Amino acid sequence: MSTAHKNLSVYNTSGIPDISDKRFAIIVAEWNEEITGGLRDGAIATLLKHGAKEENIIITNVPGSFELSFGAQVFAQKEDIDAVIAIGCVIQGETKHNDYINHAVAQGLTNVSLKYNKPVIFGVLTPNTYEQALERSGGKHGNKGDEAAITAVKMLGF
Ligand code: RBF
Repeated sequence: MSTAHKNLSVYNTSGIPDISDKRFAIIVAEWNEEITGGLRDGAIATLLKHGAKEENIIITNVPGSFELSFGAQVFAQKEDIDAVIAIGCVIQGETKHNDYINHAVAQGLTNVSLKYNKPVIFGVLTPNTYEQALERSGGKHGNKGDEAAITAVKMLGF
């Protein structure tokens, strides 16, 4: 299925491990906060749906997506955190910075994940328009927050 038509909230439910004792950190960028709030809420709902306990989900904000890597590192290094979900939205039409930010965050999160040997999930929307962001944060294309959360869950069973 092409990305343009994928519903981000529809996923394969095989291979989902028991996460009832797992602890998650969700780092949320404040830029485009109407969008990132929807992504965050989707991620929380998906974790709870699959058995995570509310007290085991820690939510923290950072100013923008560029700061997600540092935020992720602060939590990934904690022994009692099992997985980190980084949430942001960089709208391409609005800034030439988008390429720099997206590449930096993708690389930064990858580095943190490999350094601490824990799932660190790229829950960053990179749409061309605000409309597309709305469609993917709880709109007609589902919610990338759901997709990020189920990715974290599945990687814990890896
Ligand atoms: N952060 C985001 O999360 N999404 C954006 O779309 C976004 N656009 C930006 C555009 C410009 C021109 C600048 C300067 C920053 C932008 N940021 C954005 C913020 C960035 O991630 C970071 O917080 C700041 O650059 C830190 O000063």
